[in-house]
Amino acid sequence: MRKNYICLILTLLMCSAFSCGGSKNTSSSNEQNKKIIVCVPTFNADSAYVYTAHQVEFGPRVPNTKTHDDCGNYLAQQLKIFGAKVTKQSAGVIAYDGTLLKATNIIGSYRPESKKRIALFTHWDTRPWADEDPDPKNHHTPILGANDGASGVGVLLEIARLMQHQLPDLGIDLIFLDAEDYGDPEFYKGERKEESWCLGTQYWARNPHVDGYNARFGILLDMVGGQNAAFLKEAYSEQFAPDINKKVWKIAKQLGYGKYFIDKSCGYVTDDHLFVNNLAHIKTIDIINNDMSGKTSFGPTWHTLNDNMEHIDKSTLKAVGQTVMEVIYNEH
Ligand code: AHN
Ligand code: ZN
Repeated sequence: MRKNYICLILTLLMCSAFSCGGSKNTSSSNEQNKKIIVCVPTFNADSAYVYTAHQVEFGPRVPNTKTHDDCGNYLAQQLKIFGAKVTKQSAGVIAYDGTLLKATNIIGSYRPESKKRIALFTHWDTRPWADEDPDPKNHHTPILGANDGASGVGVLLEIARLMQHQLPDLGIDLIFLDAEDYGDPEFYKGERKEESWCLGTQYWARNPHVDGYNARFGILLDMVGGQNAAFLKEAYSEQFAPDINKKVWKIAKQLGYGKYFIDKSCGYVTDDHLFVNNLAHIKTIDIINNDMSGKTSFGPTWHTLNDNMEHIDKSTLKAVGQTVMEVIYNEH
């Protein structure tokens, strides 16, 4: 009796330590419809920002370069420090122009023994060419990819840091995909193929890091740190996983992030989630910036030399990070 009482006090203290403020969501779980009060740790955007900046400090992370491999080692080491079981999956993949890319998918797993899992994806490589830069003389220069490459990893590393202290009920896999952004460049005159994108994902989806791997659902983060970001319900996500889109956008709104997660749909985006859905058959959504203020729908810095830390906004990282935390801690 006394022991139970102490346990209850400890639990309450833990909740306040992790400042459940705004997160005391109850979710109906099993058949008896019991209410479960979940303590969701507070996502620290300063911390996610530092992990983003650290990747950018390596320079561009283009497959087959030293700065890429150095950054990959840093990411694997960070996941280990945060208590994940780490798998480095080497994947030889062929680029649109026949180049053999030595790609590496890096996976950090929590509760690796659990059959009930959620997969969180992002790509960690950066584009070899600023082929959307306003200045054509930059079209062959590699980008820093602060938003397009580092931001998703920054958010997931912060989630890893928090999970080491308090695990969600389900097993979680943080899957850092390589060679997403080597898709046929604007200056390429040959035949354009959508399979020239997301090469690391296509490898992983055909050869998952664990035999027979499955997950309840997946969430892909792509360009989740930009200024004035807007996340719309992307068309493949709506097609394959409308229930997950609904759940994520509802939670974001409840948390007060309705300004970022807009309840509207947008067009189809060829991104890692397409191959996860089609090849691995795990229903997966894409949280991807859909900002029409530039000449493309991905915002003004997309595939330009301006994709640097000056255009990263901590409030965007916070909106995405806290929303994903709330989603994964509310699965039982
Ligand atoms: C295409 O442009 C075909 N897909 C966008 C996927 C992407 C590129 N995400 C980040 N960089
Ligand atoms: Zn890109």
